[in-house]
Order: sequence, then C-alpha cells, then structure tokens
Amino acid sequence: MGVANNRSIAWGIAKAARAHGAELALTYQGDALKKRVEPLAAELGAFIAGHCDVTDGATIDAVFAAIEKEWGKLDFIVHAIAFSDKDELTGRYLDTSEDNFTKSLLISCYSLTAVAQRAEKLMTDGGSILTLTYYGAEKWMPHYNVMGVAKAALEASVRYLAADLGPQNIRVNAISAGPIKTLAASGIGDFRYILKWNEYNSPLRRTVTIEEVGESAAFLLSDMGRGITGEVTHVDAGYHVVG
Ligand code: 0WD
Repeated sequence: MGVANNRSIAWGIAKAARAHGAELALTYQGDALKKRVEPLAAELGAFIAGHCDVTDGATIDAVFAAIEKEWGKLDFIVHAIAFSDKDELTGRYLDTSEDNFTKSLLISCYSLTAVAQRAEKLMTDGGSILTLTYYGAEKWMPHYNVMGVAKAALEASVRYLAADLGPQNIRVNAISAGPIKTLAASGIGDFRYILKWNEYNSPLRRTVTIEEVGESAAFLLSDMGRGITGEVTHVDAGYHVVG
C-alpha cells in the first residue's frame, strides 16, 4: 500500500519482494493514481487489489475481501502511507491546526492499526507487517512538524501491535528510511537541503535509494527476519548515529 509512482518507496519494496519470489497485490488511492499503478503492477505480475483510501474503512474492507478471494490468506503487508497538509510542513509545529493534526494522525498513524485489524484475519500462517517511518519521530527536524508527531505515534503503534499479534506469529516492524526524493517528500520544506545535509553527514556519506530500502524490507518481510518484531530498523546510510 503506497505505490504512487516509480519513485515511491513502496515501489522499491515491491520490486525487491518480487525479485525474492513474492506474489504481490497493489492498491491505489483514487483514479489518478490508478493509471500510474496499473502499468507498474503489470511489470511485476501483481494483481490490483483495488482503490484504498485509508480514511474510508469500507475501501480497506474491500481490498482485504479482494485479497481473500484471490489468495485466501496473506503472508505480509507493506504500509507506506502518510499525509499532511503541505502548508503545515513548513514553519513552526506550534502552528499546526486541529484539523490537519487529526487528518495527519489518522492517515499516517491510525491506518496501520486499521490495516493490521484486517490483516490479522488473513495471516493464518503467521505474517509480517511493515511500515515506513522517519528520524523526525525521534528528533526535531526542520519542517517535519506534525509528521514527526505522527511518526512517533506510528513507532509506538508498531510496538503495541507487535505485542498483540506476536502470539499468532505475526511480526510488526518499521523501517526508518533516510530522506529520498519522492512525491510525498517534495511537500516538505527545504527537502533538498535535508538531502544534502544527510549526504554530507551520514557515515556512508550518501543518501539511500528505494532499492536499498526495498532489499532491507524484503529481509524483514521474509522468514529471514523471523526473529525480529516490534523493531524500528534504520536504513539511512547511518545518519541516525550522528544526527
Ligand atoms: O524521504 C522519504 N521519502 C521518506 C518517506 C523517509 C522516511 C519515511 N518515508 C515514508 C513516508 O512518510 C510514507 O509513510 O515512507 C512512506 C512512503 O512515502 P514515499 O514513498 O516517500 O511517498 P509517495 O511515493 O508519495 O507515497 C505515499 C503515498 C501517497 O502518495 P501521494 O504522494 O499521492 O500522497 O501514500 C498514499 C498515497 O498513495 N496515501 C494514501 N493511501 C491511502 N489512503 C492516503 C490515503 N488517505 N494518503 C496518502
């Protein structure tokens, strides 16, 4: 969930998962993205599980019904979804409106729980749930504002969901990705500066690619990561140790 185009982190994950033998389903949000996602799905032989807007629970239900019909069960799910009004991803966190706070937290945080509730029923042989977070959850970052608060709540959700779903051998993890130029990231103020800053200061002296996030995700989604749950793994060229 969260392939918007071929620069999306979810696309990097889908490609890596496919390369390691996964059968895939993709969702799209609205007709505009449908046109982008259809050819990408075809490229990976993935089926389209339908329109999903996480603010509308009926569309989440419909996606899981489509998956149940196609496969009967589910092994893993990738949640790569976030939203905040662009106007509030600049300036001060202090100026966050109640409306955007509620919407950002609903789409960027609660939706993981909403998805996990549906996934639980289909993960009859255990499973792996993965979400995407960012260092702005741990430390203040310029312009990240309400998204930092949403990501902190998302990371806490990973821990609570991991504890709830562990007895069914369903693992819940997050990847904290370094900054990557995607559609969502382009809404963040001074994003190019953040990219450069990471390039100069991270231990690997560079930023990461969606392919690198994808490979790490494939590890966490697969049985190779079977001992890992409730974890936030940084795939950020090491920036978190210096930032
Ligand atoms: O630097 C970055 N790009 C980082 C992104 C660093 C660390 C983490 N992340 C996170 C993001 O916060 C997000 O959770 O990775 C995840 C994926 O983001 P992305 O790959 O950077 O961005 P993008 O390709 O734009 O995909 C995000 C998608 C949306 O695309 P747009 O740009 O149209 O908002 O999230 C989806 C949508 O497809 N999305 C929704 N899906 C269902 N229902 C909704 C919604 N209400 N809102 C957004």
